Amino acid sequence: MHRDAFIMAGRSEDDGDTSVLTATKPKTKRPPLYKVLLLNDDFTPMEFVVHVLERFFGLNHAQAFEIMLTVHKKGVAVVGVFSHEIAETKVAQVMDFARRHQHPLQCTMEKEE
Ligand code: TYC
Repeated sequence: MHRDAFIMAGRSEDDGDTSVLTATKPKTKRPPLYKVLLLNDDFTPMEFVVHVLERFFGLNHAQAFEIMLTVHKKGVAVVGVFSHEIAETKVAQVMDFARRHQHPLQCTMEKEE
């Protein structure tokens, strides 16, 4: 990691040196990651949510069922963490699939930290 940036300004003992040295960190920032969240509602069938989690998030049945239950009980859960573009695609896929099946299931994304 390149977290070492420092600035040195001249003239420590007044020797007349007015030089200024700077070292800047190479800015290779990793792109931010985004949490994809699934929200609870009172109408979407549990089996539909499990299917969504298997289909769009590559979870096996047990993992999908567990996350669905977490959302059902707590109201929301993170179902995955992705780049901005992948997260946007997942959200769009889930929202479109839910709409086509006339379920009010909501999926959103949120920047990590
Ligand atoms: N609460 C829904 C029910 O009782 C199930 C459900 C779980 C809905 C997760 C949405 O993201 C969800 N049928």
